[in-house]
Amino acid sequence: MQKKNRIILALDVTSRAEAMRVVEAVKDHVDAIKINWPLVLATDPNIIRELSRVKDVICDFKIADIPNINKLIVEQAMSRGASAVICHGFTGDDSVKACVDASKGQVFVVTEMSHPGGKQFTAPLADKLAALAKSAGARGIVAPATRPERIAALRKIIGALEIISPGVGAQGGKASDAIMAGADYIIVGRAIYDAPDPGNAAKALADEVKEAV
Ligand code: O7M
Repeated sequence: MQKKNRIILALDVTSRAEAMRVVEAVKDHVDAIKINWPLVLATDPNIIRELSRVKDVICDFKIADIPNINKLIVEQAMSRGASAVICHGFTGDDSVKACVDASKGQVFVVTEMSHPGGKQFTAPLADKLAALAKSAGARGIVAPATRPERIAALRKIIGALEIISPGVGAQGGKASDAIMAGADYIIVGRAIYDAPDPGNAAKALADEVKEAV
């Protein structure tokens, strides 16, 4: 994905028509599309291929299983046109490595999650999860825009790996704060697709990000 607008659209809508409406409106203002189970279950797995014709697609299946199942999930996503996948790290280094191998390194590992409950179990483990992402050969990590100071701290652990950061808008985080703290990309869902004009909302965020770089 080309680092231009530094925005990844979280396309958490539940119909193909709605997905295409939003993508058409925002495609010039985002660098990639992240899809999660709601859209895939509401449509079918070929939505990955369809969207990949417009933008790079990151499959956020938060993969968290034994190595063999992780490998099978990643192979299915990549063979349908995904550019990258997202996995959990608490399953251990062999499970993360299986995702890294099956995607040829195109994996982002979740560290501290952005929602309030993310403080409960993921925050205490986040530094270790970030170190695991690095040692396993992942492309990057997912770190919370709701706690920019944690983005900065995790950056020190992972060095040049990429940070993609959710929690902007609906969860209270601010795009410019996340970028200034060291995120490479922000991940934004509801603040774009629920906006009266998704194109304008995405453009306003892209402008905010440009100011912060
Ligand atoms: O902008 P929102 O709040 O509507 O959506 C946020 C998106 O980011 C949604 O797709 C979540 O699955 C995702 N996300 C989080 O909100 N918090 C996290 O800690 C991690 C993710 C994520 O993208 O993980 C890969």
